[in-house]
Amino acid sequence: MTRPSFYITTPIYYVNDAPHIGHVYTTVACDVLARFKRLDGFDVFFLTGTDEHGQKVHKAALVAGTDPQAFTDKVSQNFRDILPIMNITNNDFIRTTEPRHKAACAALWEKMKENGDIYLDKYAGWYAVRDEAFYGEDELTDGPGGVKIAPSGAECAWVEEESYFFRLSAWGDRLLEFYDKHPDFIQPESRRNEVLSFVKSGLRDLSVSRTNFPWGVPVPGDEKHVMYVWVDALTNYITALGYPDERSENFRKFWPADFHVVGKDILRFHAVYWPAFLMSAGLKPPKCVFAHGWWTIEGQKMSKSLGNAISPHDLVARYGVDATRYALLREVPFGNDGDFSHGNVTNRINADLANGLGNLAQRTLAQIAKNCGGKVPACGPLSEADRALLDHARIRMLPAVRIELDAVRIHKALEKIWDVINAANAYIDAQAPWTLRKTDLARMETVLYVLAETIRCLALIVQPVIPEGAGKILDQLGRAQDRRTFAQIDAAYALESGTLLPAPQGVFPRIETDEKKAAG
Ligand code: ME8
Repeated sequence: MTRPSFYITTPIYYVNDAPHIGHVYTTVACDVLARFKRLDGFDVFFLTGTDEHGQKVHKAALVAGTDPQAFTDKVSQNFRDILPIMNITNNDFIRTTEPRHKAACAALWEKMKENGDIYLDKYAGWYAVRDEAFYGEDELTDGPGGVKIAPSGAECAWVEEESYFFRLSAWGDRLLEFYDKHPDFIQPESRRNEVLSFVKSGLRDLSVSRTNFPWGVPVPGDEKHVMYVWVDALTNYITALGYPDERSENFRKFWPADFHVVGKDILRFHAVYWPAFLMSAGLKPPKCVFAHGWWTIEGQKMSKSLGNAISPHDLVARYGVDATRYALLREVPFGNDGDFSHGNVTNRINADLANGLGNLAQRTLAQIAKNCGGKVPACGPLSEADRALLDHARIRMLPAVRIELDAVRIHKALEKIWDVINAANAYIDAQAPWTLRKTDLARMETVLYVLAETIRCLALIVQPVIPEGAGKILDQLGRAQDRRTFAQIDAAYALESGTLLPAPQGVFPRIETDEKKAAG
């Protein structure tokens, strides 16, 4: 039987800067979805990479006094190096300076041209290098010294040059029709309205080539032009599947993408320009563009000049990879803006990982080691409370989590899992197996069995978010590597009484709070 396919992408990151918490946020979120789908039986393609052309990267290379190719080689490697540190399971890493990508861009360009959507003219207007975006006069405000400022806060400069244009103005009605037919194309819902009103207000043709710097993919047949970096960048999503070979196995299997996950800053490029380019080239638009919110740091915008960008290396050194992944996704509803604070992260890790899941596993496994000879306990007749907990973990949890993740409500999916953890911690307190040890050994074994089974289901389902810790718990429950998919949450794969288990050990350490450190 062929497995259903699932294609998810992160934005490709500009190589003008070191990777920071904002970049890994998107990548970790996509990794959670990719891992979840794999464990749920899907054939997954998960793509990330680096965006290496354009004026912004060219400028950064000039400032560094390096040739642009050597510069992008170095910085792209920093983005690649962060992936194993964050435990990311991408299937491919694309660089826009690769030959396969240049070939895909040229082919897409030719198709749009054949369709009559590309013409040569002159561009005169505002451009923000920081955003690599053109802005209309009406979108700008006056900054200090008369500088024009884009809605993003980026400074704009006046540009006049010969340029190829994409006939975007002709695509407005077809885009609106497409949004209408695909109500889930833009998520979350609130962002959809923003895009709709932009398109309804009338689209201007888009300048899609530049001539005043050389660092880009040459325009086929007119090599003094390089393609506008966003045409180049967006194409990465099909390059990686083998485009222009539309009959390649991966292209047929994975296009259109299930999710392009992006920050809200680049929604317009993905939800307006990209589907127009694709439709013009006779290709299907992606199924969904999901725009998440923006992180600030302890109340401030993250910026190079403030020097407050948080390095993922530092976070992992301080909290560990699982706790970092968990805290990023649990603190803020996915889609909303959030403020990063070490205090909140520490509290979250201690409450949910150390006291919640960690403590549940630790006290259950320690009692099994001490009072059941280190073997999976026997399971006697089940009480109503036993059944309620087991049904919650084995039957109700996965469908509930699936619904939330299919809608990319990652925080809600975590809530559904933690509902079971909280129920299990309440159950252990109510059943008090440590007291049963003195009064009713058979009942104590049943209670510990129910808990071990619940922990098995929990460890299976948290693997996408906290893969290391989940793996350690599954090791301590003696689960073989080939018994860790979601289909095996089912009771048919329950723990077998009498199986000898390895010695238990703590999985999620408590993080000392700053106040405690100071007091100590
Ligand atoms: O825009 N909070 O690249 P980029 C949350 N190359 N997410 C953040 C963030 C923050 N403070 N800062 C960055 C580009 N991000 C283009 C993309 S795609 C075809 C081309 C994340 O390096 C977020 O996902 O500026 C945002 O969209 C992305 O990094 C921008 O990365």
